[in-house]
Amino acid sequence: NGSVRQESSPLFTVQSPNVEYTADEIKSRYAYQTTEVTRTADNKLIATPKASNYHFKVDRKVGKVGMMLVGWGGNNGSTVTAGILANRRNLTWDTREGQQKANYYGSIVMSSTVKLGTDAKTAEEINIPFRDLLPMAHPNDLAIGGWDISGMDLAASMDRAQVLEPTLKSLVRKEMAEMKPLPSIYYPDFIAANQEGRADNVLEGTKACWEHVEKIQKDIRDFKAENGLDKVIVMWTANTERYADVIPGVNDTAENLINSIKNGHEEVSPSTVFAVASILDNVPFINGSPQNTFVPGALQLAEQRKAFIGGDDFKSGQTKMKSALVDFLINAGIKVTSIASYNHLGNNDGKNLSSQKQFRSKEISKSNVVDDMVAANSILYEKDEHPDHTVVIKYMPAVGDNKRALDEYYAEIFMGGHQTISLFNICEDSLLASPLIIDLVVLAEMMTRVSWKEDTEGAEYKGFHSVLSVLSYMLKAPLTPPGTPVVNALGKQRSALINIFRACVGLQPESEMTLEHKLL
Ligand code: NAI
Ligand code: DG6
Repeated sequence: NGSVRQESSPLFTVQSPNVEYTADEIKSRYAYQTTEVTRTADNKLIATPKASNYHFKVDRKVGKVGMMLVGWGGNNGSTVTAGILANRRNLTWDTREGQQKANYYGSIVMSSTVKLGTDAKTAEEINIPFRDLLPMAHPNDLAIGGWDISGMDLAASMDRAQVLEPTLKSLVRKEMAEMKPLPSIYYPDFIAANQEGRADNVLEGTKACWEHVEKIQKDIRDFKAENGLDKVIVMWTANTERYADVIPGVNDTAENLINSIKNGHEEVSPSTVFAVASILDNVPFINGSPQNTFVPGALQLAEQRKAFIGGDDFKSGQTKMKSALVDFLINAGIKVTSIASYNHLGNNDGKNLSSQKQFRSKEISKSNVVDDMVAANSILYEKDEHPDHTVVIKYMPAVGDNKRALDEYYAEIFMGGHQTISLFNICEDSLLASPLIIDLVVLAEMMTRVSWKEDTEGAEYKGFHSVLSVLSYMLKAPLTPPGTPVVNALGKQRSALINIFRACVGLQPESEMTLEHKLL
């Protein structure tokens, strides 16, 4: 289960007095250029260029990494596992369209490129794989494990999911059949009642208790030891839960949350118990579902322990398109006035979401995804004005994992005219989500090896803030450090990620000015 990749020499090195490579580390001194804006008494704006110097340090040793999925036997869990096995073994298989080769399409880390710079001789763009920006874990090397309330082995789970081609399944079946999810915690009130039938692999107890926290910690430690791992990332890809009520004295502070778990309070969800167990063991925990796993107490605990957390809800299809398209329309000066988003799907996720409280969690995460783009354009929108936005999800068993997403964008254009854009997106939901799981694991692990310090005498290196907002590109409702803005626009999210990684090797953001082609 997984292996250690030999460190190879990097694809590029940076030649600069501000960058130093040692066998173990990359160190950079970086000038972060921003524009500070102030207002005069008569409400005029003054923009002042500002530079803050930071030092970044990247640990070059990736080590051996494991991923533990909560909900391992679900559609996402079984699909991402089979996908990694197929890539690890470089498999090819027959389909009705011909031979198919394993790939990592849909993964920003594995299948996208970034512009490094311009060729010194030809002035052409030099693009490199994203994964070569910094020394990152390779998904083929990940050890995989996890929990599920359903005891099916991963081969049977992959059959139940009905996502992958039979020919591919036959090639990974033997290995998948040996993978069995660990028993999990099941508090029936948090997921739809229609899930009860699959809950045959559960720990004793139907509400939070400290034994559950300790059992999850033990599972993580055992997995780490059995596979000789340096690091584990835990990810929730289990059913969408209902929201937990945030109650003063119960889950509003770290201390209250811990006491509530110890006292068996009914308002603590399974996902929060997993998060608490991971945080206490300093294991990064990512929430791929929409519910409020990170109640204020969980967030505070992560900050206190300096443990990494990320969430919420994988941004796979409809929302990814929305966070690109609406950004484009509004930036083009077009006033989006309504967005109607319909979904129907027939997988177990759809079945769970057919229950009102679980649907509500998803409705919230799918609905707030254009707020920052709208708020940024005061020409098109008055203060607090929003486009109408509705989200509908219906369970239609026949279409299985092949989710249908229909979107109508209605916009106001020049001189009172109207533009209607209709999108109809059909594809296997789990084939979109699986590469996101991989990216989240690889990038979260990467962030455990990046530290920074201020450019002052005696400053010490420290990690980024516990809340990894740098993962926003993969998430529908990005969690950000308390009091900091949420960015939903897809382009900005990608730029932030790439430019932070560039800063780690002392490179400025790629401005796209290409003056070398314009000042001739
Ligand atoms: P699924 O229903 O096939 O899998 C979920 C798995 O979680 C099931 O096997 C279930 O038995 C298990 N489970 C439920 N409660 C558990 C617990 N307390 N502990 C351990 N296991 C538990 O769903 P799927 O399609 O894999 O999606 C997983 C999650 O990801 C859902 O919340 C979904 O909304 C979310 N998501 C999925 C996206 C996609 O494109 N597939 C995109 C965005 C979010
Ligand atoms: C119905 O929308 C089911 C959901 O689980 C979504 O498929 C999932 O959250 C992906 O949503 P999106 O908007 O990123 O395609």
